Amino acid sequence: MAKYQELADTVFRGDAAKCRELSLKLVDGGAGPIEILNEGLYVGMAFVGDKFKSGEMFIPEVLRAANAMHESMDVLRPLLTETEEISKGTVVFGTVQGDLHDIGKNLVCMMLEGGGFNVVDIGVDIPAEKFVEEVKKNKAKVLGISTLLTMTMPSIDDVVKAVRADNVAKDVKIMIGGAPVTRQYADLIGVDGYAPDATGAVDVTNELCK
Ligand code: B1M
Repeated sequence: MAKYQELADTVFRGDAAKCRELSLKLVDGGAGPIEILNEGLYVGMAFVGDKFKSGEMFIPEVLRAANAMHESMDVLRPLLTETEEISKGTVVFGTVQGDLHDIGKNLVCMMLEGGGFNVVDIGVDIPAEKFVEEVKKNKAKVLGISTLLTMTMPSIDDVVKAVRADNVAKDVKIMIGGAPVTRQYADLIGVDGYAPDATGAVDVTNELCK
């Protein structure tokens, strides 16, 4: 809707102060928080995703856009009532034990938030039991497991086995990714999804949550 286009453009440009200002203006004008999210913020972030995918936008710009979106989210959050379902589902996301890389993980988490998911980022160097515990605690629909090191790739399989062995956590959909991870590896260890990059991760998560 035209009314929300300026906000979507502002997210795209990564102007956090303007995002806050426009969100407050839309709220004052009677717009609902869900509409603002769906028609403004998510539209802007989807555009960011497209441009990142096509190589027209780079990591720092994506992070700036995500930051701008968060500024608007701070305005909207108090207005959302408990009954309003703003998220498409909860994604628990972490990097396996032994791996401290977090730039890619953070980027994927931000894009997932921009795609309308509630993301619980459990951090880096996470042991398998902690993944299981967080899936259960957060009633996650999807579990994202990341690693950048070839050496720690087997830890992905350890997490998958621990999750599948748990009576409560076992049905969560599992997506994996990170530079050394391949679709073949995902097929080999029997997970539900694999994505090579942040925008791919949003597409796969949407599929897994259908
Ligand atoms: Co390290 N490192 N690093 N490192 N590091 C790599 C990964 C490496 C390829 C460099 C190299 O040798 N050419 C190499 C790994 C080789 C391998 O095993 N295949 C390596 C190594 C060896 C190491 C150390 C072992 C070095 C040492 O100490 N001898 C050490 C390990 C520490 C540890 O983790 N225990 C180490 C340390 C570090 C720093 C701390 C210095 C720093 C990390 C800082 C940080 O993250 N806060 C660092 C960095 C920066 C890199 C490189 C240069 C950049 C990684 C990065 O942030 N990329 C990297 C070389 C490179 O990639 N050019 C390298 C940008 C980021 C946006 O991309 O993380 O790939 P990426 O994420 C992408 C996709 O992979 C995907 O989407 C993201 C966005 O598009 N994705 C997912 C990621 N997770 C996903 C999950 C999904 C779906 C998609 O679903 C769940």
